[in-house]
Amino acid sequence: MAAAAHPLMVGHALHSPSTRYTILEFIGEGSFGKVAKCRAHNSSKLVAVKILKKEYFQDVEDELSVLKTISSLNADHFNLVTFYEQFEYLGYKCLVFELLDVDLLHLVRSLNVNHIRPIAKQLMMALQGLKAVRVMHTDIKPDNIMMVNIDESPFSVKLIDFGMASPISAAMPGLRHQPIGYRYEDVTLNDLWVFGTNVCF
Ligand code: PIT
Repeated sequence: MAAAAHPLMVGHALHSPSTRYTILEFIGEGSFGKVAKCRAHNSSKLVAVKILKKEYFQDVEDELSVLKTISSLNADHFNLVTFYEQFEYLGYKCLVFELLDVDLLHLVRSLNVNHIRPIAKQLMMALQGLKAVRVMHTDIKPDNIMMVNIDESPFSVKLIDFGMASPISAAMPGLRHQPIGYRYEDVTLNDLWVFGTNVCF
């Protein structure tokens, strides 16, 4: 089988036109594929590479168009994950991002009420940035909010995963706009879909 000829394994390298990324460990997995912690050969920088399966290639084009749109923003200022590059390698689509630390879902038990304000403020910045470029994330949840570096800057967070994001112009009543566990009751009940509250806050 062709797929078996190039397994994604720790120690293997993913080749982009500009460099190669050695897989150090797998740090995430989803229906789309995997996220690997990698070392970039040209800079020795650690990065996170999202490796997508072929079936998701159409979705990835939508995600890439959003990533391109938001790349006009200063990612650090707006608390958005920095996107470095994308490439195709042996039939996999690879998206390279800055390496972040741990997601809020894993930290939720150790956070206390004093942490809410600084985290909320940074998420407001993220929403302000997205609003400026007319993009809605539509999948904001603790899993998609990551600490930048818990030891160096304890409450610095960034928003990740634009896999569900789309231009605000594509928003339509009836589309799925929020992760189910965090969905407003009025959205669930198919009540009035209020632009500017449910979608953009
Ligand atoms: C991790 C660790 C990490 C970064 C990421 C995930 C980034 C994920 C991501 C996924 C996307 C996207 C932006 C960022 O559009 O350091 O587990 O689909």
